[in-house]
Amino acid sequence: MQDILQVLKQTDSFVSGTALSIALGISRAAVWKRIKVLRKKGFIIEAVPSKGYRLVATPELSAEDIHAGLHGSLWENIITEVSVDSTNTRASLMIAEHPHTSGTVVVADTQEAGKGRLGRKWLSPGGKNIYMSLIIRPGIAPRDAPFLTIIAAVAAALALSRSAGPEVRIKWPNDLLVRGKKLGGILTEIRSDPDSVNSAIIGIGINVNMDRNAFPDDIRDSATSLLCETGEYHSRAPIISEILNAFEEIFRRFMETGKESVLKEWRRLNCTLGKKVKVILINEIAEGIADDIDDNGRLIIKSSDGGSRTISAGDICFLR
Ligand code: BT5
Repeated sequence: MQDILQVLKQTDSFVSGTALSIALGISRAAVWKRIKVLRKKGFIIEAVPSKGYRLVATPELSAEDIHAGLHGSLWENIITEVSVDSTNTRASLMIAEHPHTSGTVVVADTQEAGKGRLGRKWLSPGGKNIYMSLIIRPGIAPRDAPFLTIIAAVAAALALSRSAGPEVRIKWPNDLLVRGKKLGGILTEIRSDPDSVNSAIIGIGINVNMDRNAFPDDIRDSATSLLCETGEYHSRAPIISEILNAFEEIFRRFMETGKESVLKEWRRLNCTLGKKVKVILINEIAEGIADDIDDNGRLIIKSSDGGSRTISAGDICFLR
């Protein structure tokens, strides 16, 4: 199958079906068959009747490509896998085996059991999206652990807006939204002792080249992808590198200068503050205006009677 790819990879423009069939010595029907096989493997190949075929994105997620786009020194080890249960679970096993693992990123092309928060599932089809887990040993106080999600959200929002185009906004605590729809999510898992977070796994999932029909009915209206938003396919490796670069920069700043600059960026990029929200807590439902996040990354909600409460974890929905 390499032959057809070699021809398509030589150019950024379209190659006609006739040209391919001549170059490969096979019929046009056989060309189409091979294109379909490649698409199944995750190659994004555009087919336009009067023009032919154009290779838009490849499923290959090579550690070399990701490394090549890195500017800093935090991420020493990039591990790419074709299929895992969950990159967070894989990262957790790595830490169990080598407790000092740090600066490692596990990236997978597909996840068989992608995880959301609270036992929810993360839809993770192959060849299209980004699923990665960042492993660091942050050495921060456990009460500051929510900042890891905040840093990841700011890093992803900045990197995605820079590299892929759409304006990405952060919905507290872990959602990345474009035009109010969920483009990605973050799942941070930590191991800590009373004084310090020893290891953190920061799982990031971003929908990149999924088209609208690929989303199941239950999330089709609430989810989106870069393809849906921009009408274009995007290579994943450069986006991954950008997110890792941004994370490193913001994390270093956080460690060196404290929380204020991260909070400032979060406030600029969030779409939560000022909105009327409902939060489902264990035994009750809280409603009010999302007023701010505090120094520990908790959401402050002001209720209509003037009272306020602080929420450290939960799902919020916007009421208007
Ligand atoms: C999240 O959970 O948003 C965290 C998602 C983290 C995924 C990454 S992928 C790499 C790493 N390895 C993992 O196993 N996980 C992390 P939560 O806020 O609980 O949202 C989950 C809900 O989002 C689901 O119940 C669905 O309603 C919706 N959902 C599931 N898959 C989605 C997708 N691909 N795009 C948009 N929404 C999705």
